[in-house]
Amino acid sequence: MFIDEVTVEVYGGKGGNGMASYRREKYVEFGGPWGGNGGRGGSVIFVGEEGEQTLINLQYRRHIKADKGVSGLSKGQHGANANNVYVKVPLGTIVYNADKTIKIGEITRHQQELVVAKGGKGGRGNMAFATHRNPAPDFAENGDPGEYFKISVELKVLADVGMIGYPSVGKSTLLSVVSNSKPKIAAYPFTTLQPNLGMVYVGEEQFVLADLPGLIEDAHQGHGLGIRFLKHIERCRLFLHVVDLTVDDPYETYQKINHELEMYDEALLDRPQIVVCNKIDMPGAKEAFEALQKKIDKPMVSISAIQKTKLNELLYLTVEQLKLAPKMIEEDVEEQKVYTFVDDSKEKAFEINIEDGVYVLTGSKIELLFSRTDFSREDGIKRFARQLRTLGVDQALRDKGCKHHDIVRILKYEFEFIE
Ligand SMILES: Nc1nc2c(ncn2[C@@H]2O[C@H](COP(=O)(O)OP(=O)(O)OP(=O)(O)O)[C@@H](O)[C@H]2O)c(=O)[nH]1
Ligand SMILES: [Mg+2]
Repeated sequence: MFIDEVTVEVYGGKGGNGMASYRREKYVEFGGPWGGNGGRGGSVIFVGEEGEQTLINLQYRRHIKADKGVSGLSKGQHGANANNVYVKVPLGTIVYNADKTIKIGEITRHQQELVVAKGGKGGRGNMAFATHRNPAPDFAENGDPGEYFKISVELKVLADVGMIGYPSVGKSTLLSVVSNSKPKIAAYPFTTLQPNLGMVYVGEEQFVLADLPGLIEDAHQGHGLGIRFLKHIERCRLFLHVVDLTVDDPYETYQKINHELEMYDEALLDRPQIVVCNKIDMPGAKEAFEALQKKIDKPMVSISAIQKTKLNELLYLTVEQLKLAPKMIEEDVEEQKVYTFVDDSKEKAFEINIEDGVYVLTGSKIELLFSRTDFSREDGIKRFARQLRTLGVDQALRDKGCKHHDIVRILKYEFEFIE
């Protein structure tokens, strides 16, 4: 099955909690703090894999979760970091947010990595908080939550060269004789139901050739298999426009395919094409080719895919034209960008809204500090209170009219405001 669009949920692992513990030695009644840090939560990472051709892996794994980091231990030992979860995806995989308004990243190279959900940082143990003024802090930090996203993943086949043309013109046959790919070939139309990729070696050069399902008239409106696959040719730098010389009017089929490209996306018409006139072994094909040459002003070759005639000429021409063709993907993909979802409500450190008399505090910064806090310990709570004050939360609450004993909510938890 060929899957090129799927929605998945990805969960980075939570960071391990820090430990609050003390050294106890024979002659030291109450030693210093000795709690270690928690380990980092695992991340979910997509990895480009040349051999993958579809997103089928993701289709069956709608929820991808990385493990939690291990909590910090006594004796100053750090908890172990969790393993990352690596998911192999084909080259040409694009990751968007759920409603596809933001592109998060794209995999274009073998072994390229894209972090789709980062694991949370481990919390610090009480050893890390010891200061001169507070040599024995009685609290530790909780690990940060891992990132969670619902993402849309789309595959747009990444081939240098894409074959276009009517059904049964011989596209799959051509792919099978110039590459190691073994697509299905048959004498009936719509034999090819999904893109097939093959690596083609020409002297020192190589390129990826994509065989796509045949197009027919009105493909852009959903006729035949067209529309579902037209997007896969968007990123080919060069088209081999395969024409069957044995049909009644090869020129008309040539024009119709170009018209379909234009209707789908005008820019596709500017993409360089080599017109590959196939089935030259058949009677009358030579004459048809000569007639076509008079009408088409593009690089052309006549071949027989079945008899392997003039394939070398075609391949060398393809390599030559590829060198002239513009690059599709910006060069700067080399440096991996780290994207985070931009959510305006989370830009500020915090925000206060009043709901049914409750002061509701939101904001990524404040929620993070909250989740780091170990509320089972007095010192942990005190520290959180200090952090809020430093952020200006207390004053902001007062400004909003919050008074002694009023209720303040962060996430699911409620507190009393004490002056
Ligand atoms: N005589 C002759 N027949 C050919 C040649 N190339 C392909 N064919 C035949 O044409 C028919 C269709 O070939 P395919 O390669 O499946 O055509 P396609 O363009 O991939 O077709 P779709 O997948 O339906 O779009 C098969 O019966 C092939 O054997 C050729 O050079 N000469
Ligand atoms: Mg085919």
